[in-house]
Amino acid sequence: MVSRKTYALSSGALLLFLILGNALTGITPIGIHEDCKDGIDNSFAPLPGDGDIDAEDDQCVQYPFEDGNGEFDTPSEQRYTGDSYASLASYHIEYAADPLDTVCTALAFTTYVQPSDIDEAQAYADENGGCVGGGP
Ligand SMILES: [Ca+2]
Ligand SMILES: [Ca+2]
Ligand SMILES: [Ca+2]
Repeated sequence: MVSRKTYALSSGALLLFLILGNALTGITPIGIHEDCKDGIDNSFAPLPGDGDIDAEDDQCVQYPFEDGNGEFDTPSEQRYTGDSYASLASYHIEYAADPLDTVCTALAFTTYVQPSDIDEAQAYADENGGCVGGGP
């Protein structure tokens, strides 16, 4: 009887551990690539710097995540291969020199793939005067 109870307890603990482990990996999104927030132009050799830093660099605006190539192009087939990602809209709002312009451009060119990003970007645009010439 004692051993059976111990077994039930340990399998219960194991199950809890697995659930917790899943929950933890589910809530740790892939973050922002160091090159897209380090304050310097990383687009050097073999190219000279392109003069664009972090969120001013098109490649970071498009795909600034840790599993991408920073200020270098991340091919579309390499994008969004993980489970969850940090908010692209938040990245634009926090790092772009002109967040409204960046957010509006991203909305216009359907850069956002996560519905939560579209909502966040739209809310930011609405709160800051809206997108010029945007919408039907
Ligand atoms: Ca950089
Ligand atoms: Ca650059
Ligand atoms: Ca670049």
